[in-house]
Parts: sequence; structure tokens; C-alpha cells
Amino acid sequence: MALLPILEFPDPRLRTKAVDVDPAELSTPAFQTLLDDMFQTMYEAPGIGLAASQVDMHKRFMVIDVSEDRSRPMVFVNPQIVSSEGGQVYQEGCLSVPGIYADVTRADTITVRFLDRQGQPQELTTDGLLAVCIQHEMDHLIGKLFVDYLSPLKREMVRKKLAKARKHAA
Ligand code: QAP
Ligand code: CO
Repeated sequence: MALLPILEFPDPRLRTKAVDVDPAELSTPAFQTLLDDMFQTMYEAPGIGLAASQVDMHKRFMVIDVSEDRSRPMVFVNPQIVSSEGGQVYQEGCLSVPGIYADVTRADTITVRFLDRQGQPQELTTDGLLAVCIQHEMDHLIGKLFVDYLSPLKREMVRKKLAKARKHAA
């Protein structure tokens, strides 16, 4: 297993639109190892969700674990939201935008269809944090970040804050 480097805002590669995973690829050792590496990278951060786009892999899948004890790993391959209802505001963060948190409004309850890690089709209806996380990670797959919901001025402040933090870390 390996920790993968995570792309950070404003890296233009985070804007890449991901393409569907070929279901035949799911059963390959390379794909299963990549999933394990993504979980390890997410748990180590620590984070609750990581999209393939964030590790410079522009295919439509992501890993999520919103459980307190990190015991409920979920894999979503080729996810599609088939219905959504209501609205909720959640203070989001992102491994690609470290140290920045902001309120984002999203659907409250969603139904998502996807393939699991074994390639089996699944349908899940969920709400709360898991619903927020699925929507956040699916945004990554179309090149969208949570800071895109902020005003251009706030987004520019985020960019400067990250540049400054990186400069001090260097
Ligand atoms: C997306 O985010 C999410 O700034 C997943 O310094 C976030 O795992 C969905 C993290 C909130 C729903 C609600 C962020 C770790 C982790 C940071 C994450 C940081 C270290 C973010
Ligand atoms: Co994110």
C-alpha cells in the first residue's frame, strides 16, 4: 500500500472532467490496489472522502468513510444521482483545500446509483453527512470544488491563504 500525493487548489488538474470507469477494469489488481491506496491516503489525512480526481486519476470513482471508528469503507464507481430532495447547509472542508472550511448548501436526501468495489450495481438513499460527502466527491469528478460555491473574492482569499501557507511550509 502507498500514500498518494493529493493535488491542491488551484492546481488546474483538479478541473479535469473524469471519464467513466470501464467495469472490466474493476477486477484488475491495479485498480484494487489503487482503491486500497486511496483509502490509506484518506484515513491517514484524516479525511472522510477522496475522489480519484484529487490523486490525479481522472476516472469516475471515489472512496468514502463517514463512520466515527473508520470501519465503514464505501466505494462509488460511476455514481449517478437519480433523485434529490430538500436542502441542508454543512460546513465543508477538502483535502485539496487544506485548512479551509466554509458553509455549502446541498440537497438533503439523495438516491445514488453506482457500482461497488466488486462491480455490483447498487442503489442507496441517504441523507445527512453521507449525502453531503457523496455530492462533494461527485463534484470533484466534474472538476468542481467546494470553494466554487463561494464568491470570487472569498475564493481569491482562499487561494492567497494557501499560497502563503505553502510558502511558510517550504
Ligand atoms: C469532503 O473532506 C467533505 O482542511 C471530505 O486540513 C467534507 O475529508 C464532505 C481535511 C465535509 C462533507 C463534509 C480537510 C483534512 C479533510 C482539511 C475531507 C485538513 C485535513 C477533508
Ligand atoms: Co474534496
